[in-house]
Amino acid sequence: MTKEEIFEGARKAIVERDVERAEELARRGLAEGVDPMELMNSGFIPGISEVGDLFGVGKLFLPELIQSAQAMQKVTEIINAALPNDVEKGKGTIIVGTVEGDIHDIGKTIVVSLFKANGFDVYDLGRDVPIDRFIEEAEKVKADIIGSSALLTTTMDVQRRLELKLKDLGLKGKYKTIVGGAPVTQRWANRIGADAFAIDAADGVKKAKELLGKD
Ligand code: B1M
Repeated sequence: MTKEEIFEGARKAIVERDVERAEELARRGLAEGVDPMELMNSGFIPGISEVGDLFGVGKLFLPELIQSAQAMQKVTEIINAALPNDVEKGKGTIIVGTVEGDIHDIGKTIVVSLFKANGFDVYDLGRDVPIDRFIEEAEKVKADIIGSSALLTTTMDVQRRLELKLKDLGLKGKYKTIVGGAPVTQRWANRIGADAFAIDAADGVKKAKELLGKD
């Protein structure tokens, strides 16, 4: 199979909610030497984005969306496991979570894995994480960066409130913040006073290194 055939098969498997085929293509792509992040970005993510668009226009319903998401979660596990895990640590400490009210965590999990693969010490707080928990954990583990993910236009506001809370507590300078998630933009980051916006996992790593002067 060519790389393009693998990408096209991956996209199709997610759209068709074919968990077995998706897993098979993830393993096959990796076995054939395709870069894990390229496999994700060019194969599986276009599939789940298409599903999201179909759901958005009412051509597909929640049970189908859930099945595609399950296939996506399986391939995310396979692809994340293929990222290097024997890298030298010490690039910095980051806590990452999906904000309160939001259970989307596929993208956040990819971001966590890529941070780890690039030498960061990462604390994954999971999803539906209240603002206070981000701050408590950051204090506890002496984090350098607080990273938040929001996938709903309604939950993006939690990122704004996190910035406000950090300011109120006099902690704004102590931690750098990175915001991400499909509806999040650089404009939003500027508006709420976040230190950086990342469009995807690789950009997240780049921005974290820049914030900590490690590039
Ligand atoms: Co939901 N959902 N969903 N969903 N879902 C969206 C977000 C939606 C756009 C679909 C649509 O209508 N077109 C829509 C939101 C609309 C809006 O806000 N205006 C939506 C909705 C409405 C909902 C529900 C309300 C549906 C319902 O119940 N009626 C519900 C919400 C539940 C809740 O959270 N309270 C819901 C539920 C679900 C599922 C559970 C079925 C499932 C999630 C499963 C899971 O995550 N465990 C799901 C899915 C899969 C999606 C879509 C289709 C795909 C999301 C995804 O995984 N993308 C999504 C449509 C879309 O986004 N186009 C949709 C792949 C992932 C790799 O990308 O998460 O963007 P992403 O992460 C990227 C970047 O954004 C970035 O890097 C990642 C890797 O490249 N990034 C960061 C993300 N976080 C970052 C943090 C960083 C740096 C970069 O630093 C800290």
